[in-house]
Amino acid sequence: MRAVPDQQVPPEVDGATVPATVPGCVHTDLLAAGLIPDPYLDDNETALAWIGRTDWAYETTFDRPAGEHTRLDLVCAGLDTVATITLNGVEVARTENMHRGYRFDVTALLRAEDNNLAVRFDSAYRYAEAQRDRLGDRPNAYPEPFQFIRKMACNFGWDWGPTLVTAGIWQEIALHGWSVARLAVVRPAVTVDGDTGRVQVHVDVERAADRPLTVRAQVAGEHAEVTLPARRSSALLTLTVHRPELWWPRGHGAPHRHELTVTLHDSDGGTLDEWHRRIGFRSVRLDTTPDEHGAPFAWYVNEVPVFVRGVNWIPDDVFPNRVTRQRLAHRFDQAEAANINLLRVWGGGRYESADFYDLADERGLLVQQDFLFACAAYPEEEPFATEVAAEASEQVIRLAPHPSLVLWTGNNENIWGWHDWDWQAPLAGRSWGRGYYLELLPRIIATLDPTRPYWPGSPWSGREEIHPNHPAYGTTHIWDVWNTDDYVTYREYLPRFVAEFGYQGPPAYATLRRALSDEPLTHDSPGMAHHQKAADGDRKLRRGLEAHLPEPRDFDDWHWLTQLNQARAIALGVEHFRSHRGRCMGAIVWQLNDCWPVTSWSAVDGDGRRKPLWYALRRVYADRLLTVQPRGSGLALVAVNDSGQPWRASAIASRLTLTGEPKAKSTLELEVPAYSAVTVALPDELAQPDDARNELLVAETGDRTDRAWWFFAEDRDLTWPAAAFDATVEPTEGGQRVRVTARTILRDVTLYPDRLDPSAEVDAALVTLLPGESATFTVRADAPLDAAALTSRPVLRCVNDLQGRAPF
Ligand code: BMA
Repeated sequence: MRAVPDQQVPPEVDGATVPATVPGCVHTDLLAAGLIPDPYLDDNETALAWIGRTDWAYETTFDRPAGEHTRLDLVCAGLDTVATITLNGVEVARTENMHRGYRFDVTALLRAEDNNLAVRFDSAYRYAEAQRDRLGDRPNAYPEPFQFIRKMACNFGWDWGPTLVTAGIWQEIALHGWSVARLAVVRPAVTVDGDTGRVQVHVDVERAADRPLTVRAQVAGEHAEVTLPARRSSALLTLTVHRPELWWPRGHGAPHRHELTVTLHDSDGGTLDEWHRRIGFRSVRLDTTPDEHGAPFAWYVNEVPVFVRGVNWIPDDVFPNRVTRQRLAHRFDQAEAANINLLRVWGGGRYESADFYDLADERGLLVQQDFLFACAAYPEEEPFATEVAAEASEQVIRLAPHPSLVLWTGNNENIWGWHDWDWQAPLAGRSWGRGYYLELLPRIIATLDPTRPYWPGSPWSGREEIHPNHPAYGTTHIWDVWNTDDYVTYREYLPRFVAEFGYQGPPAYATLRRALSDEPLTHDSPGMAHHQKAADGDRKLRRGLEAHLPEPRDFDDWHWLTQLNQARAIALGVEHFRSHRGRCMGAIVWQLNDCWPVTSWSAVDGDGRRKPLWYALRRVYADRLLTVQPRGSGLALVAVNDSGQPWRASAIASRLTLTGEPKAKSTLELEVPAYSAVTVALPDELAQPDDARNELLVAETGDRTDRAWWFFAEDRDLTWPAAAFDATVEPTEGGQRVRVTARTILRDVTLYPDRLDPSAEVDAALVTLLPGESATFTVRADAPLDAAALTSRPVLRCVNDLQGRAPF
């Protein structure tokens, strides 16, 4: 790989031939060759902007593969992005879409030895800017031309991502030899009706010979066979399975899968090609029937109502080749352990990988895949109309076999943007994508994937006459909280389904320390500022603290309190939305993951470390949730039961002073049917404090459910006792057990062992203890950590260690 000659590149790159890793991209190759610094550290990103403005050339030589084949195809699963492919000096093709795969018949071009394959990538910037100039500019969320090229949009930078515009052979490239015929498309449509599972397998073959062929399909012990006469190239096979073991989303049953095999046979019976996927039998129904409140957005999987406890997913790394199956599996472990049941693959990234979908299928995680349009007005002129149609058809066919995929969405925020973000005047009638979202894509889904729902946008109300972000209709995004309002404003919404709501917090300390050389490290030191991409992000973080917490005195306090506030904000939103289960049927938090070390809305940071938000999600996304909610002028205890079993419990609710003196106590009988929430008003003696600044309410059921807490005033206004506790540290298998015994109340005890060792992790966080109670934290690290350091500031924090601190 090398920079195309005669460009402005650094001298060490000019003329250098760099070993290329395929799949990969130029950034990771240059980094591996020691020619550039790590783009994720400090502000190296800025100095590397030239890479995206440079043309790059890949080259290799190879011998013709052995074997007798009528056809030899060059198969490029993914080229990023503006590519010219040349074989033995002959131009084979030019491509301009990262989201498509290509197959070229190169039989006639190949010689026995020393074939030369060259792929040249023109600067994505130059292409996009030229399209923009030709078609007329269109509004978008960031000053980059990302909507004028079919390439991962966030590559051009986002409010959580760096601008590192890649080029390269980002997916497998190979020669495929075949004779007579091959399976070009296999498209199973799986339905479940009562006891009957049905797979309709649509097959297209590509032929190199005109003679009769046979297609066979089998699944769950059932077989089907079709003969394709000469010249015919499409077949439909139907397999009916009586009482198949169903695929269930996590929390509702096992995600059973069944191997579907399709084989193609020559007239003599010999096998020409085969195709295998593990499919799942499950039905998916989206109820959007208008009701007295507006219109719901309610999921039924196998006719069971599933409340979505989701997270938005962004590319897990700027450089997709780094996102291995193992890394995805780890991220999915984190999602599952946080009781998440759905991942929404956001439209500014990619159509997720085979590994991603296979892991989701295997674990029963539901997936919503956006088509790749985000936060911009997109041109519908050529070449984009053709590219989008081809890309969408290919991706729908590729992903349709996956049972985890339950919804296609047309775009991220583009219909909303057209309505509310002052796009219409600058557009002056130019195309903006409407035809994609409301005509082309639904047509493609109806043809190629008719068993799966399609929703034109996120957010979308269901009808063009109703504002796309109307909370009472369909899906909504709530961004006033974070941008302008305090987080308690979540309670003013009674949405049907929240597809995005988020709150920022910084990454783990060890992540910051790995990425930034700032000395001193402060909330606005140069590296911190560079790794905060949101408009006014630092000010919004601080503004968000003011109503709740004391003013941070130093970086350690700032880090603890902003992480805590992030967790509190989202927990409050989720508890509120879940408390309205029925009317509201889903919440998708923005965002699970990061693509580099950055302050963002994520629960897991760019180095894979869990922020306090992750622990909060695990609690508020549990199958059974007990929560105290304001109702009218009083308080109510709400018990939410997402499981298929009724939940019967006695809840003990107590009003106490902050020093633990009982003021009132009451037992409430809870009878919560499966898939529902029950609201029990709390008697005044519990709900009305004598001294709001010195009291709390706690409710618990004694089963595995976490406690529900209610404080009658904000932390900054409470008369906290200074935190006092005893702590012991004992070695345990693979780590250390930290036992904290409270002598006073301790609010939201959190350990930051990564302050001592970047490898260290802890199993619990945000634990509130009443005087006399104990909690155990298990810390795992590569080496034992110092006991005194583990149990003191800045590792062990609680809210009332800030006692006596002045409010803002
Ligand atoms: C929404 C998302 C993203 C963005 C996030 C935070 O708009 O769809 O585009 O990163 O908010 O601002």
